[in-house]
Amino acid sequence: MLEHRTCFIHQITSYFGKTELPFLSISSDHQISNIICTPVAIGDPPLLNAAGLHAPYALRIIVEVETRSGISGISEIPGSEKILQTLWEVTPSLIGQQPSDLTRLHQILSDITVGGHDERGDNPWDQRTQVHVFSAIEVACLDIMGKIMDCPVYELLGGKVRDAVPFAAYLFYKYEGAGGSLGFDMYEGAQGWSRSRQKPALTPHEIVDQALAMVESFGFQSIKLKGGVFEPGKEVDAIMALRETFGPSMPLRYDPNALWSMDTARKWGPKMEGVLEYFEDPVRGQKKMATLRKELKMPFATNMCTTSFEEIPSSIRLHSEDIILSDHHFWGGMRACLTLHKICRTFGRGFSMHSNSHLGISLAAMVHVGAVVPDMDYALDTHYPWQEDEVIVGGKLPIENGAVRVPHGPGLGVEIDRSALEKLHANYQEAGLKERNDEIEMQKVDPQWKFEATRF
Ligand code: GKR
Ligand code: MG
Repeated sequence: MLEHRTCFIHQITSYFGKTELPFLSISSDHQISNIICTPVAIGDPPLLNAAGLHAPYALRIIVEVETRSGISGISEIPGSEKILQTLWEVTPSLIGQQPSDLTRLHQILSDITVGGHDERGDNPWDQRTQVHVFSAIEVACLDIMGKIMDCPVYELLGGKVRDAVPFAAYLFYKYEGAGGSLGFDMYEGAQGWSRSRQKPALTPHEIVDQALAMVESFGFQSIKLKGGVFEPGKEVDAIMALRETFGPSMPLRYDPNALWSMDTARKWGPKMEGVLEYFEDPVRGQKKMATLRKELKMPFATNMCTTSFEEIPSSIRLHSEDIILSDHHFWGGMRACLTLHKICRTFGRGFSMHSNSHLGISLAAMVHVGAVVPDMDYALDTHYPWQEDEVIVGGKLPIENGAVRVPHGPGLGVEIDRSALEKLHANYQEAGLKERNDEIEMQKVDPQWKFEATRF
């Protein structure tokens, strides 16, 4: 399997718009022979956010790219019928291509998926098809190349500069009950979290309890509160309660998902100056973010107003944020995140990673990106402690001291557990969900509730 390879894997050249992989020649035995996309539904707690309420299941698609030589590369992306259809549509054009020809694969995918309904929209999360499909194929191909060369993906990306990647505790307002089975013990030693995960979190006091359980169980060293749910004063009280409990050495972030008006942000923002590590998407759009950023004395972060390379020029011109939260699913792959990191560095912006409900394959990909970035300014986001289900062999990846150890096996270093995949696919078939729609879920609790782009 290895005799045809030639690789110099310890060098990487990056510049705007392109990140070159080291020279690599792979025999035609490794041409792509098949792509299997399996939609899955993973148990998800009733978490509240600006767009409504999480459904009992979050949708993901598990992608397996197979080669003639029998190697299989894997990836995971957010699920929707539209993305699944697109993956099926592009598959015939990818058969026969080399997994190492990432530029060509990108061109093929761009040609097929050009146009479409690729608007990011107002939701807190990004549903653009093209970037998801790029990500699915790129990550799986990198996994294949790592397996062919018997090296971890981080080596293909330039080599790791850390052995463990830090993540933040991600707090959510939530209703009673947790989705999935109750009372599970996700990790040995994390019983406190398992209990806390079941409880409602609607008051500042309950948010502090959630934070304590998460920090004690996983050792997180930064905390993010997902807001945009309640009247701003109540959410600011929760931030103040967190500050009082954890003190100034615990970095705090707060994210109302752009639901605040400028007036609201001007009223409540100053109270969190000197308290927040960063304020994430207080208002909608680059212009408002830029105006507010000049008025408030604290860093601004985004995964909503600057979400693509096309938006970088105006982001730089306006200075709409200080930190860009990348996401390999939304920026078109792991290499795209590294390109974005380079741009952030060039223009003096910070860099980190955003998250949505996910499994261990996406976590592993995030960790490989986080391992390679020379200066990881901020702990990455992850929803991982909220999900009970897992699709990788060996179960959930441990989070210790707030960090995930970089997998060192070939490729991504994680493999699919076939029986878990079958079970999660059966969940998908039973759940009957075709896309994420937090508004519909919220209306099951409050029939009058409607999403508003600016609520407060
Ligand atoms: O999971 O409800 C959620 C979040 O609101 C998520 O969808 C966002 O994309 O984590 C996200 C964010 O930072 O905006
Ligand atoms: Mg956000």
